[in-house]
Amino acid sequence: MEQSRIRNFCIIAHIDHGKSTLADRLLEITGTVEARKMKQQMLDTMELEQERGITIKLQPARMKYRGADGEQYELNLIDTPGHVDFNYEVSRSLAAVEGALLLVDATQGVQAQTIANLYLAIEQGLTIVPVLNKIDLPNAEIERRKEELVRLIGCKPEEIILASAKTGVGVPEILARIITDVPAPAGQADKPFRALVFDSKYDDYKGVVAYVRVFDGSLKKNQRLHLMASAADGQALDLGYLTPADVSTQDLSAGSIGFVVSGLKDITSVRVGDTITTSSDVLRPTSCVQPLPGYKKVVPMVYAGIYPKEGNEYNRLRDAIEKVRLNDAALSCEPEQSTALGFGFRCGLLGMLHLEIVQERLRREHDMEVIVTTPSVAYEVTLTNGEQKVITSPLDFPEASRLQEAREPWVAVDIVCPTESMGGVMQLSRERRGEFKTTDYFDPTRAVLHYDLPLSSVIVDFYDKLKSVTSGYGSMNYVLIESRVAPIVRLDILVADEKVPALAQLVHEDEAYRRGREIVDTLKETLPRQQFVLKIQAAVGSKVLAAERVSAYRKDVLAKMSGGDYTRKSKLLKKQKKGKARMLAHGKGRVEIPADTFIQVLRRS
Ligand SMILES: Nc1nc2c(ncn2[C@@H]2O[C@H](COP(=O)(O)OP(=O)(O)O)[C@@H](O)[C@H]2O)c(=O)[nH]1
Ligand SMILES: [Mg+2]
Repeated sequence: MEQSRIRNFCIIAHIDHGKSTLADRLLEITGTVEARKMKQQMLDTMELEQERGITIKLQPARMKYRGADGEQYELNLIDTPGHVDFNYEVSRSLAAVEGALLLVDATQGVQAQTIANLYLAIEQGLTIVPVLNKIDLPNAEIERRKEELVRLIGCKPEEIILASAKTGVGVPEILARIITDVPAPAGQADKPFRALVFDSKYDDYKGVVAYVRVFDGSLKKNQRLHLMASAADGQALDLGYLTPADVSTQDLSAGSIGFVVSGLKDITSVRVGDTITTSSDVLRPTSCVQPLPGYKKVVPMVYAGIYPKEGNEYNRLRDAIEKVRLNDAALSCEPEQSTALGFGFRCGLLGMLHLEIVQERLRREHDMEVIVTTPSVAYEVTLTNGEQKVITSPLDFPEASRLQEAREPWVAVDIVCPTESMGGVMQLSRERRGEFKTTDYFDPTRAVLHYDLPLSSVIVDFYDKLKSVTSGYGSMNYVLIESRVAPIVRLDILVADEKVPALAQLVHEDEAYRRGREIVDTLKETLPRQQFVLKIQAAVGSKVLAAERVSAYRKDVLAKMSGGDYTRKSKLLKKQKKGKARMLAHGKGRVEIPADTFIQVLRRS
């Protein structure tokens, strides 16, 4: 396709504002997917996405469309996730396109991710096409939401397209505006081939498949490839585009978005952000091919240990994690060893939902059952001997006597909420050690509150609490800003007098008591009863902050007795007691903690 008739764009919005549904309509109206093959949220290709109704991965699709000028156009669309944990998918998509459809749900209005994603798109210099979606709903407030958008983007009210991704109203106008407003890609067709890898996946048969945006030149099937950062060499065994089904073509040329089957089996050789060139271009001694800018390195928000449930499955876990990682560029992992859990990985993630999804993908896609340790943010510590360290695992936290100073990460948080729930939001933020900054008003009924908060206060259940204090109307976004000195201690959890390493966590001194209490209570409710009384404790050093006992379940040894012979009864009970004591003495009283329990504790339910 001639470059002047290519348009590349992505759809960005807050979660649930209708991105994937709009993508469905675009695929339908352009005849890309046959009507009988059409299903809902077509581009949520992962089973997990369909089941949960959320988009986790970016997903490209190519459409053909005849414009009002009678010309045939190639439209490359990338659907993106809306949840803050999958923001890296959004920023990578934005670097591959020239325009963004900014979708706002007309019943909900501008939300935290609308603002966050809009700013990402503006930073990339993209053309923004504003769309007010869900206008078919009776509670859509069109005029009011238009004003919000005008204030946010600085566009004219008549530039906002009114649409319904459900009924298809306004969708032809969206296509027309993509053609007129979004600029054609600017790459140079006659230069050496350069393509940005914005995503990749591992296929058992084909090896590594890279999803690319071609900036310059073109690539033909079977040509030799070179990856500039990893210095790996491969061959374009197949190439083409997605509809979202794979369609093979003979070449990929400047401006296009598509896939390249790299011929590489080593999954570390094709990293997101790398530049693909052709070997003949780049390996010439006089070559001056420069790599594309690529991507900023992701900074994980939380770290958690992931261990195989069966100790001898470390190798299988390593393979599984590597494969998930190839398709999840925000996941980082390093091998880790724990005396209690054996060999596993310390993984860096963007949040709790991300952690949950990784765990679920390991289970579904690789049949791998894992134990996940309590997530922790990264603390910087200075030891008394002057040594500096970054601690991501509670088990590595230094003893109090060796610790000079600990610093914890802080984030700037934007919270969008109705003005009537501002009081609740402020109280919640205060309880979580937040520092109030400023407030901006959309109108007299809705505002954005800006806070600085410790990251550890935000990642676990802040969002759930925010939803409850705002009756579901609040939304938030956050970015890392700095580290601040804090009195951090390690909270140990003991079950039957034994520390449970997977439940240890680092907390602010002031929060140790409350957190300890919560965990002990959760454990009391969720741990299965044993044949002996179970002691549960939360402690910092040797100081016990909270303790509970779970009473034993008693096998009813007296069940078969009908009469009331007291001596016989007490004899049986004594025998039972002795049996339990023996069991404990032989260490059989060690309590196995079910995986569900770990999850319950993590969720702070
Ligand atoms: N009534 C109505 N519902 C919509 C419209 N667009 C999306 N939805 C619904 O809103 C929900 C979220 O849509 P989805 O496309 O998954 O949102 P995403 O998270 O932005 O991808 C789904 O239940 C859709 O059926 C619309 O225009 N009108
Ligand atoms: Mg979606």
